[in-house]
Amino acid sequence: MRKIIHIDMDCFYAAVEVRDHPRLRGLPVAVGGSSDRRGVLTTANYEARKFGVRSAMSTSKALRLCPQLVLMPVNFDKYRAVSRLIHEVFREFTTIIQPLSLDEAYLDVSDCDLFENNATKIASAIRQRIYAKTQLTASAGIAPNKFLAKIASDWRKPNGQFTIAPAQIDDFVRTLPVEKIPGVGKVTAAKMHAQGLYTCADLQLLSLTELNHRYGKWGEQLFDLARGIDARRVVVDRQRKSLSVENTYARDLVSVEECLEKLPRLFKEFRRRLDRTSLEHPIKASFVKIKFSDFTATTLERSSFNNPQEDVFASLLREAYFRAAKPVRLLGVGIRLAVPERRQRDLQLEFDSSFGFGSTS
Ligand code: TTP
Ligand code: MG
Repeated sequence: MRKIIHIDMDCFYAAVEVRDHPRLRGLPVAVGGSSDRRGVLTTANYEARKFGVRSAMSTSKALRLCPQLVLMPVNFDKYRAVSRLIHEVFREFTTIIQPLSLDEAYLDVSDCDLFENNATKIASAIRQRIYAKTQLTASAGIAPNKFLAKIASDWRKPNGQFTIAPAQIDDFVRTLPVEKIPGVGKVTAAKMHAQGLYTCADLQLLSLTELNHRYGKWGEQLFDLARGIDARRVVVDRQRKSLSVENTYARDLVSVEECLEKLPRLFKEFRRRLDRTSLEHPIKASFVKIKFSDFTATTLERSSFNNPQEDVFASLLREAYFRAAKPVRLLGVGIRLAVPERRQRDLQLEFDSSFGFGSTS
């Protein structure tokens, strides 16, 4: 049985801005682009969330909901610097760290010797160390796997933590809504609801064969997840190899024209994400991904070394569509990066560091 901690900073960008501008304390604050330039919010603090202000909302809508909202510009360099500090804290406890974003990571503390290997106490110490180093609060989820740890970190947010012990898993997942399962987005959730499936307990009533039939290969994972089982490892130092956005459509797209109509919106979102990500490696190729209504998928890529343009995706999309010409449930566009093979020396260093702090050897 492993011990996994999921750490997630509270309203991260907004919290950093409030910390650095004390006059904002207690006021509703959001971080994003201004409304006269059709900006969107990256996030908002909890005071602003009381008004219904949310991540990815247009700034103009947010100001309608909360006219006294204080809008701060984004400052990625600062958030990256804070991110480095919280990673220093993580490394005091384990070397097995998988970052998900600047403010979120999984830690495998199964072999951490501190606090008699009590993961709840380790999480609490991590949060205290983060606060001492950054004056920012984090929330944590502690569980035997990644799936449950991530859900648990939301349970006592902000500035709280929640532990799901092995003996509590059954009770915990039974009442868990299907939309909490990774891979179940709005569209899949709506379809499940239409079939009377609302919680993991409902999913548990379906046999593996039935889940396979309804959801293809993914059905097997779904069978496990509905029981709180998740064998995914915490993947250390995963280098970004691609960047993409995808969308599942409420109604299947039934022609290549319908697919192409969806492209501008997808491309815009992709550019938005590309603009706020610092790529560590050069671009190698552009690609499109299509998932058909029968859950088969195809991807098609083309070499390119520059920021890809919309027309490149359009021609890839056309070609990929006609490989099957079936109804389409999901479209994705993205780029692949030229990540160099790791050199021997790096591997050696990694091996050495695995005998560092927190190991039992
Ligand atoms: P989240 O951890 O999803 O959100 P959060 O930290 O602001 O709030 P919470 O307390 O609920 O964890 O995202 C981390 C940061 O990523 C967030 O502060 C801003 C950025 N972000 C965006 O830029 N766009 C988005 O759509 C989302 C969801 C987050
Ligand atoms: Mg967060």
